[in-house]
Order: sequence, then C-alpha cells, then structure tokens
Amino acid sequence: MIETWMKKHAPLYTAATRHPFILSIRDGSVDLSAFKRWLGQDYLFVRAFVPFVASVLLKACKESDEGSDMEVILGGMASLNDEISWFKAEASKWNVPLTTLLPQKANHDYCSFLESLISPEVEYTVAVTAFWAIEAVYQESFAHCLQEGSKTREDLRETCERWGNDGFGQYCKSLQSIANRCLLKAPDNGVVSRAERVVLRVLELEVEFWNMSLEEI
Ligand code: HMH
Repeated sequence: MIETWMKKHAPLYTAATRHPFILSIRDGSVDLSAFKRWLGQDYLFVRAFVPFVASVLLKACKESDEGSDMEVILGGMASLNDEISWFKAEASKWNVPLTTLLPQKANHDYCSFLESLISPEVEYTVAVTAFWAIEAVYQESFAHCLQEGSKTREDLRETCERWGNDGFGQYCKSLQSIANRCLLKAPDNGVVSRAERVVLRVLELEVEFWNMSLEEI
C-alpha cells in the first residue's frame, strides 16, 4: 500500500526527500546559517514530536493486535530522548541558542498538525502511518547525504548519520510494515484514504520545513 502511494505521489515524495537544502548538505555547499536555523527549529520540532509519539504508543496499546508494535514505538521514543540531548550538545557546538528560540511559521504549522493527530478520534492506523512518513522523510533525506558521491562536510556527517544510519533505516522499515499491516486490515470506512491524505500533508509540511531552513529571517 505504502509503496503504491510513494509511486503515485513520487513528485511530492522527491520534493520532501531531495530538497535543495538536503542537496546542499550533500554537495558540501550548504549555507551554515541555514543549517543552524534548521538545527534550532528541529530541536523545537522534536520536543513537539514527543507527545505525538506518546499518543501513537497509547493507541498501539489500545488498538493494535500485534504486541511488537509497542516495542517498535517505544524504541522510537527512547531514541527521541537521545535526540534531545544530542540537539542540545550540537546547538552548543554551533552556538545556536535554544532557550530563546521561537518556532517559525512552517514549524508552528507542523507542530499544530501533530497536535491535531493526538486526538483520540484519529485512528491508530492513521497516526502510525503519519509517524512512519515523518521518520522516513528524514531517513531518506539524510541517508542521501552519506551515499556514494556525497561531499558532505566532515562536521555535518554526525548529523546525517543520526537519521541516515542503517539502524534508523531498519526502524523506518519496521514502522512501514506496521503501517502497511494496519492499512491492509483497515475497515472500509475511509480510514485508508484518511491515512493517504495525512501522508501527503506530512510531505508538504516537510517541504515547508526545509524551505524555512533556507529562508533568511
Ligand atoms: C521536521 N521531520 C522533522 N524533524 C524531524 N526530526 C523528523 C522529521 C524525524 O524525527
């Protein structure tokens, strides 16, 4: 199901995973002020992402008939804990102040969207599919910065490895299998098309998030 969507929406998927900001990291031409803007804003995003992932975990416990879903999602939460510490250390390395930082519009829009998905009315299938899409965009994007032919700066490799490493790739595959299983078993009540629309919205919001990183403020 997910692979079919990715083919159907290939232009948007590519826009999200091969964005000019990512391509500039990959070819070594990245503007460091854009990188710093991304770093600070993504720290705020990740803080808002935690309650969303917690809500997916809660839905998995209540709605999933597969016990291993909980473990995959819990693993994701654990890595977010690690990620928040990493953001703090990385921000201090780049002199990016985090405490005074305010979310920019694209970030605010994305966080509001996450908040809307926390609602108990949003089915587990829709929420876990969104979760997969959010993680997969980062995995695909940053893995591209490490693949053959990349000229990623040495001081940005660790960032790319956070999301581009094989373990994170495996984790995204697990989320994709969970989402696919839920979508295949979903009742014929519109949940599948709601999930598809949510994926498209995630892809748009990711493009806007990258755009924001490139924009001077
Ligand atoms: C904007 N999307 C954004 N930030 C992230 N850290 C992820 C996805 C993946 O965790």
